[in-house]
Amino acid sequence: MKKTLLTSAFSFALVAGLTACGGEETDENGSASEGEGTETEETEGNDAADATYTIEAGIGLNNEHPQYKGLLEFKEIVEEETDGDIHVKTYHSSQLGDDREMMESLQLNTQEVTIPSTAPVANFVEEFTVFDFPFLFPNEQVADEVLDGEIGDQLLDKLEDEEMVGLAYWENGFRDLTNSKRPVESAEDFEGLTLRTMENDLHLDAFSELGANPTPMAFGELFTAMQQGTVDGQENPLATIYLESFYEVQDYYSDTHHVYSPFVFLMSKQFYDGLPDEYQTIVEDAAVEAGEFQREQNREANEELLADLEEEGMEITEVSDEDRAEMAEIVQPVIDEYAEEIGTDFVDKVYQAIEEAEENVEE
Ligand code: KDG
Repeated sequence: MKKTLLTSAFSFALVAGLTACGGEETDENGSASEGEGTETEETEGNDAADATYTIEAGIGLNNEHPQYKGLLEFKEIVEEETDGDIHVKTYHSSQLGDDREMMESLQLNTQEVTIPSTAPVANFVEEFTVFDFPFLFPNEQVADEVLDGEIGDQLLDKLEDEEMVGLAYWENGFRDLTNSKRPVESAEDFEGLTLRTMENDLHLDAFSELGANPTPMAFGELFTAMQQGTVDGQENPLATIYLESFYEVQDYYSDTHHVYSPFVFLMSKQFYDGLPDEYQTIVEDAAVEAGEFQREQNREANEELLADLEEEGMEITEVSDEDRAEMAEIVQPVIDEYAEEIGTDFVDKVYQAIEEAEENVEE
């Protein structure tokens, strides 16, 4: 393990130390755990049996990812604020299924929380597609302002029609490309690459427009698909590429930053409506507060991990602004098509909000 990861692992362990009782490794349901995938904390004195409410919260990424650290932060805040009357069980690495399956479980109220990227959420509420428009957000600060503002709230409200409640936006990050064939510097280098994408039509059409052969796939199947050569490459933020050890099965990394991917903190509407008002406020505030913590963790990780990726032997290609502009031009017809579909008035409002946020951020 690298120093950077070591330090974060250490801080992670420290937090764990503070909340675990007796240091015994247990799974979050309180019983002794066997082997990979089910590890970490039980808040002191927070015996599940006493809890009136239990939240089963699942994500696709692993327990090293800032997304999981954010989820543990949410757990700590909620259990503290309710004095253990809400117990939060946390699951990572697609233990409860892929993004679509977990969202369907929320609709059925067989699971209470999941935090997918906006791309799979767009299959439930198509207006979320706008957040996956390539090259939409110039930086994280502008994205925060728009997502945490009127536009972001407007889309969260639409989730209620899908039996889900959107409580906050967290950060997946700017997505970059990796592959096992060749360095990708410009648009023409995409030609013929078989690429895994998230289950989202805009992503599929945009990569087809660039000349690649995209194939939609759940995150949990991605590592094996790269290992077996079913796909040549994929695209995810740096933290995911490093913390999911993609460098073991990929040789080339290009900082395309082609899409800024937000996460959406989702809760089952039936579960949320069943909570007393006071607890509804606690889970809302906890999702926002833990989200701020998660964004910080994510940005810290992204700052540190490029050097680590190079040390693991990946060839790093820095894509020029000119080449990004060429990629943006090539996919613009696809963006226009989806803008028509989800409503140009709304899309114009999003672009306007980005312009205003850019001015605010620059000030
Ligand atoms: O937990 C979130 C993941 O399931 C997924 O959304 C991550 O960016 C992602 C991807 O590429 O599937």
